[in-house]
Amino acid sequence: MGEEFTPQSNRAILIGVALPGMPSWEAEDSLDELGRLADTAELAAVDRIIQPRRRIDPAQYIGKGKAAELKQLAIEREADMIVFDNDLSPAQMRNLENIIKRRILDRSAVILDIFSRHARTHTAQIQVELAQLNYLLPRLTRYWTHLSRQAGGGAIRGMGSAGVRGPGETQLEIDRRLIRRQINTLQAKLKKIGKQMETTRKNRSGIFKVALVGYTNAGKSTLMRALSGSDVLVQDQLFATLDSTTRAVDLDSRHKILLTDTVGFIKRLPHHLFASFRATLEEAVEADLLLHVVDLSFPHCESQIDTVNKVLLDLGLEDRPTLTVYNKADQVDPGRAEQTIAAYATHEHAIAVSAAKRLNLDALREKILSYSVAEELTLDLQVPQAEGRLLAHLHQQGEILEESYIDNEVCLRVRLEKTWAERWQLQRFIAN
Ligand SMILES: Nc1nc2c(ncn2[C@@H]2O[C@H](COP(=O)(O)OP(=O)(O)OP(=O)(O)O)[C@@H](O)[C@H]2O)c(=O)[nH]1
Ligand SMILES: [Mg+2]
Repeated sequence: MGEEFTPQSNRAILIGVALPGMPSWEAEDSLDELGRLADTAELAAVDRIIQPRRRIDPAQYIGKGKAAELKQLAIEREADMIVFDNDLSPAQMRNLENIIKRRILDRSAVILDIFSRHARTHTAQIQVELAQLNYLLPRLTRYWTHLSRQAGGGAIRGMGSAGVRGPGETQLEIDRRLIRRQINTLQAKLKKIGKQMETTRKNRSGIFKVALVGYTNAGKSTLMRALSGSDVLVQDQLFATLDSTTRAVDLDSRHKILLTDTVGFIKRLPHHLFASFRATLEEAVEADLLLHVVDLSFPHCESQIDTVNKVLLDLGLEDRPTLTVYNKADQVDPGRAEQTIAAYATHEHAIAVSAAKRLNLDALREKILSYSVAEELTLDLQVPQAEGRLLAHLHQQGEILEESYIDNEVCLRVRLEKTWAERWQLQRFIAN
């Protein structure tokens, strides 16, 4: 295709398209966020454009004229990449590449790249690679270099490298077949991992489970650290956390919960990532209570809340008991964190805290406790004395309200967690 182009640097121009009905702050916020994503992916944004359009051009998303202007701008700004804030179809990407002669990336590609950089564990790596390959498959063109020469997971970074003289059609077919085969292998692996995770979760039944969910960078891991004392990774970066981490946390001397930190959400989360990370997100699906962590210092945090709620809806979690934790109260109005916290004190299902400054965390623990206590039952039981282990557990985990003995049986009135009662199948011992 004529002009050859080999990317030299990571200089990128960011472009967002504003469609009618979209408030201007929304397009700005979204492009700011793309800037942060680009930064995390180690791209240097040298320019940014918001292009108002009445509708999307099916051929190349933006108009042909605008694409030609972009080409000129890329030359002037010495940019090697154009990053679209919107998701492009494989055909739009190819058409833009042909006009602009630069590597074209979209939001999904950047997010996939960040995920592949941040994936530390085996499971996360498999999940990311699967998402990448699914994204890649319809986008393979003969501009692609031979896949077998590409190191598996990092394939996306080579995406759409316009002008890199690739192999012919036959090679392309081989590449496609290789990718399909790899997708099948990864899917099988993930299925196995999913089963193992399920078993681990089953073994944990009987303890009140709480999951931290929320927009990326809201402070979930910081809160996990503050509540559990574990040293999970905290970073001022998007998608610092990709794996679920679960820790036991004592709310008080009698109440233990399992707290899970997991991957954050973002606007327009790539569909393939969402599908691949299903196994990781199952941790949230199993929770008795969700802590929806919100960055209160972000000016349009309501729109992030909406995004998270949509993902929760996709996961079928819209009816799950949820406590909204407005975090970063220290940053909203510096020096007046206490006032911010007080403003939320009367909310039934919300609370304001600062995870980093450890403000109002006792109240948060109490609030979590109130949800877990609501899940408690008072039972009148008649347990044979021979059930020594069960009796010991009942004394440890439950609150014994009354206790007496008849023949070889212990009669107990005990208050304990519903899940725990189910685990030990206590209905067998209910006194009549
Ligand atoms: N000022 C202030 N900063 C906070 C607070 N909580 C977290 N942060 C900062 O916010 C940034 C993101 O925190 P994380 O805990 O990594 O956020 P996360 O929600 O786990 O993010 P991902 O794992 O990327 O989805 C870090 O720089 C934290 O130090 C807070 O209460 N106040
Ligand atoms: Mg995190």
